[in-house]
Amino acid sequence: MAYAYDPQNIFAKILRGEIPCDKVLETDHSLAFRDIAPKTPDHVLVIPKGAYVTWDHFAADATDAELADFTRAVGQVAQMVGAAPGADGAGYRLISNAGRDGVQEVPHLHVHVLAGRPLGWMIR
Ligand code: D5M
Repeated sequence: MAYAYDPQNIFAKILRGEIPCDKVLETDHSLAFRDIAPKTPDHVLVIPKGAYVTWDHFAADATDAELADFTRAVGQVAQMVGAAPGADGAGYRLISNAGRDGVQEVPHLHVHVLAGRPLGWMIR
């Protein structure tokens, strides 16, 4: 299956250094930065550096090194914002919106790490 990636999307511009971001973490294959319109006190986006649109695209085409790096980066961010229950935090939620029904705004794979307040269960 072919996935069309738009290199002009805003996260691609962040990765190229064309626009700034509030960086939280950078690894070999991933970048994490604070969401510009935070929904919770700690709202961080984790993105792979590779040109992937959605989770299914990433899972199909990424290397094992990219998959491992990204998975670890997401967990590290949860720890860095002090939310990881295993490290005495109060918890967090991961969300990755994909495509039209998933109301994905930016067509570069990202995982939202939401933390810093009780979240309730929300699908609306
Ligand atoms: O959500 C995309 C998310 O990306 C949304 O929460 C806003 C955020 N966003 C958009 N532009 C920026 C910049 N420039 N910096 C940081 N965060 C940004 P989704 O609906 O999952 O695609």
